[in-house]
Amino acid sequence: MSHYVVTGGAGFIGSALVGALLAEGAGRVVVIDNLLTGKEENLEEVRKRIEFHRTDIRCYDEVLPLVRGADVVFHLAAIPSVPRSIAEPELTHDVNVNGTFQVFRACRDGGVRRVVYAASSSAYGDTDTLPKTETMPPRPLSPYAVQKLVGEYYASVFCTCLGLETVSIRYFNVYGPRQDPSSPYSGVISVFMKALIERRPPTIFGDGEQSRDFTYVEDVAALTLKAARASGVCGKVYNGGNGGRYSLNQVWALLQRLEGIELPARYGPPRPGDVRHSQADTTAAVRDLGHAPRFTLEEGLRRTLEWYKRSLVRNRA
Ligand code: UD2
Repeated sequence: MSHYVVTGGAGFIGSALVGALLAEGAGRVVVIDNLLTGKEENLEEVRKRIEFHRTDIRCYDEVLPLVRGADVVFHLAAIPSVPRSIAEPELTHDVNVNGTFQVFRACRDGGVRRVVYAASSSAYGDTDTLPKTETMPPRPLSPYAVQKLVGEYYASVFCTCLGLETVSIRYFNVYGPRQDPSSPYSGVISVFMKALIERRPPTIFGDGEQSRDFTYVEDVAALTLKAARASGVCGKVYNGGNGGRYSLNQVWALLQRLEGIELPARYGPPRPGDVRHSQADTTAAVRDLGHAPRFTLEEGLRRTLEWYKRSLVRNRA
């Protein structure tokens, strides 16, 4: 029987990954989440088919028995936010760096076959050219970017020196159903969705010409599963993006068109630590992992908008 563990499995991307694992017939799926940013309701539909443990990844002694003997551990648990890492550098360092170290250590000691680590495109910072390829030197611009990069470095040396098979996927800007729009640190698409539905103008930080490789959550989950199976990837890092690039102004314009309304955005000061442009070169992920993103931005936004509308009706009922 296949045995998988998803750290951060009650989060937005983690719960999509749990769904994808179950959809392809996974045997035992263990979720580790301390519910700091994750929510049990994200697992509502699959609750009876998984094991849920409210556990903090920093607690080696608690993590070890949960990962022991697993085929694959997907390490997604993190505090994933550039501005939060600036507001709370100590907490985010502790979770993102120390927590990641404890997970890798427990996986090594527990005889886990492979770890897939959720890295971040923020590692690149501002590069001279686009798209961003894995061979470019990292230039992290925020504590968050440093923290996720340290996790990659640890993944790599656990592979080369400590006998643990790992592979890192640099997630680009992931969006889709279940992304929580309610925190000041929420991802921009979730914030745009809420504003659109409530007919309020969103605030864009800066001139809105900064761009991102927005990637639909199902595509990221599918790639993450492929990374668990690919051969010859030990210790390597791959871009997990869609390959496109849209400015925030373009995304807000597209959303207004999809909804058939006109609602000009407000503009505020640029956010410290922000990367200007982001776009993945997906060549290596396509070649080595079989990455094949299926969703255009428009299709992904349509699906996401439908989900937010449905969940809003559900929450009002
Ligand atoms: C970074 C990483 C991404 C992932 C993510 C986790 C980059 C390029 N991307 O995403 O890979 O690890 O962190 O959180 O580093 N914004 C607004 N208004 C809002 C909210 C955001 O204008 O209400 C802007 C924000 O200033 C930024 C863009 O939208 O320019 C995207 O922000 P985000 O927080 O959704 O994600 P980002 O790019 O920090």
